[in-house]
Amino acid sequence: MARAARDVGHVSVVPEEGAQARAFAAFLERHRGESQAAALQDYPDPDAISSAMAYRAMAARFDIGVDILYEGRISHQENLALVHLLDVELIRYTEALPLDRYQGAAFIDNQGTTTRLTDRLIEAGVPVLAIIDHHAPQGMLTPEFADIRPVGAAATIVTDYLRRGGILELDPDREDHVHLATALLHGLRSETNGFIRAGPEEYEAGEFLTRYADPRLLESILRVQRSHGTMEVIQLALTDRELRGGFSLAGVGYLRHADRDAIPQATDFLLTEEDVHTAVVYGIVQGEGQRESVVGSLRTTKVTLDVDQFLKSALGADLRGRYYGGGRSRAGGFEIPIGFLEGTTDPEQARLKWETFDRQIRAKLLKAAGIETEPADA
Ligand SMILES: [Mn+2]
Repeated sequence: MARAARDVGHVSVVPEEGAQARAFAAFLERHRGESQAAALQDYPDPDAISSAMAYRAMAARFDIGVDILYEGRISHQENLALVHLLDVELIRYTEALPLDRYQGAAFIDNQGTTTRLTDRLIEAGVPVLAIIDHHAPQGMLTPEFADIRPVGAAATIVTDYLRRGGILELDPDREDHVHLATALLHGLRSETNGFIRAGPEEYEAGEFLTRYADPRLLESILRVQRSHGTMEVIQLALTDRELRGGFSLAGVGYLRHADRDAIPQATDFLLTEEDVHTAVVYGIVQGEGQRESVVGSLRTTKVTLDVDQFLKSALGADLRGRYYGGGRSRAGGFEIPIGFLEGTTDPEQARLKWETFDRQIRAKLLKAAGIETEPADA
């Protein structure tokens, strides 16, 4: 059942075993000696971070220097633990970073639609060389090398390269290889909700990685606690949730930028309630300066709900045709810029602003879900 759901919207063609891994090796060979940027989504998760680590390690075999870039923030405690415990070098983009130093960019665990780096890299004249991703095809970029597979994680794909590409043989006695395998295992684990949403490809990748990964290290990454801010957002979501026909909806109001990752965590939590098949949590996140946007997260256990389609049709697109939301088979997210209305200091005005967005989003989501927002007899 899980496999059928993951194939929604794709025509899956199973290529010859190892063909993509060999194509990846040939791609790296063509770019020997280059300096490249690996672009991650704005809020990198363990799948993205670990897959980029694998990309960098394999590219190094061809003397390709890779900087892992992201814009936004690493806010989830588990992600911070991953980065600190494994000494992962990630570069947070600032205007001071000259992007034209890169001869190419690879988009990992994304297809350019969830990172602000896409426009910046294109403006700097950096060619889009590769996409390695497991989300539904977005069709925005046309790279030289694309490997977009309907599997459970990007880590699954790069582990396939490690196993079958003949690029890099992992050595259990090398600390950096142990770190890489541990990170990838963590990526697989977190992306598939502890292997519950994993398919045969993830188990196969996991089986390979456990030969090199350090279970104690993995344990310390996972044994992190939630911040007070996160606990408060979960509490708000729990108190204010609206239960309608299997949907659990909660608007949590204003959040600090640092607590942004509390939204998906609260969503995961709401999904654990009995009779709930789909949970949505959203709030207005206040970013650097005056920037504000409504950030939302959706989780579902409903096999027949196409999350990507649902969020795209419920919330629509901006003037440039970019959808406010999207996702994969069981999870999705959305981000709606507040624009002209951002940066209110008057509390009454801020309250009205939140109420307006809250009502509009709630109405659109319920309508798309086919749930009446007015009493049926009205
Ligand atoms: Mn992913």
